[in-house]
Amino acid sequence: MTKGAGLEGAARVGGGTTVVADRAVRSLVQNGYCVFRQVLAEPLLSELRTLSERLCAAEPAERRERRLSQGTMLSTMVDPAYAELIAWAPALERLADLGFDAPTFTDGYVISKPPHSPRLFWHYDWFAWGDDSAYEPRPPQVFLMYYLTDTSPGNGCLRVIPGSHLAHNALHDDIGNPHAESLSRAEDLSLPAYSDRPDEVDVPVRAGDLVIGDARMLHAAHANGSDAWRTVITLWFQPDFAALPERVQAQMVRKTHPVPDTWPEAAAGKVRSLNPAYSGSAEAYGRDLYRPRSR
Ligand SMILES: O=C(O)CCC(=O)C(=O)O
Repeated sequence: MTKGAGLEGAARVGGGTTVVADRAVRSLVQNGYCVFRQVLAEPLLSELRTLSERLCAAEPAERRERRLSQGTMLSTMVDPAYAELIAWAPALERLADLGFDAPTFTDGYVISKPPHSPRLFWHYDWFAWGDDSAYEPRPPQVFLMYYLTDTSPGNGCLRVIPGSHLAHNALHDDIGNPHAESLSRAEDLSLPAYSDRPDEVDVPVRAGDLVIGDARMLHAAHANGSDAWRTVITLWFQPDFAALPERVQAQMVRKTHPVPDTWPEAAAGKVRSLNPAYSGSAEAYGRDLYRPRSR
């Protein structure tokens, strides 16, 4: 199958080589996300769960308070063990099947929602809304989310608003700064950022499934009503870095988490080989460009 086959209006975006990949491309472009089953295998899944739970449990309580809505949040640069997941070949193969064979990686987060913690607020993770490319079908940036335990609405599974990566949604007019500190602190759960939406969809998964989502899509998570921590690792990839406008390329390079010098060369090399590079002089977009009401 040729690139972009059958994707009218989404010309040259992906183009899977299998029925599964084809369906996934269609879902990523039309809905803003797709799910691949059982991509992260044992023993890596259990190793990362044990490591992540240990690191998150060691976080000081006051940092947790600051992020009550998200949960404990650490950069994946906190331990070289995450390099294996960042460069996980089965995931890179899924991206290649979608038509993205030269993706770059900028940053990743270990996010663990404590037992009995509130909802994660509605937000998007894209900030170059002043650039016309933000309104094109090709995803400029995607998350690769690996939940390390099975998820359901009862323990904080992902919620998404299909199509909100491209189409204006009523929520865009209500959330303003989608990463405001007061939202992180879950100060006022009656705000629209925590609301039930008529067009939302739950994305429950099994541990080891891979959710790929467009950074522009509105997403959130249910409250964790269970007695156990619920951990996700979110990795940010640019599926076609070379096709991004230069100001966005500069923005992506600027936000890249540097690999610590202390990492073993094997782990460091895996991540650095995926990091983007930009040598031009375009000014990087800031992180303050929210989606305008009008578009
Ligand atoms: O905690 C979750 O389930 C989702 C995390 C998230 O929205 C993000 O990493 O952008």
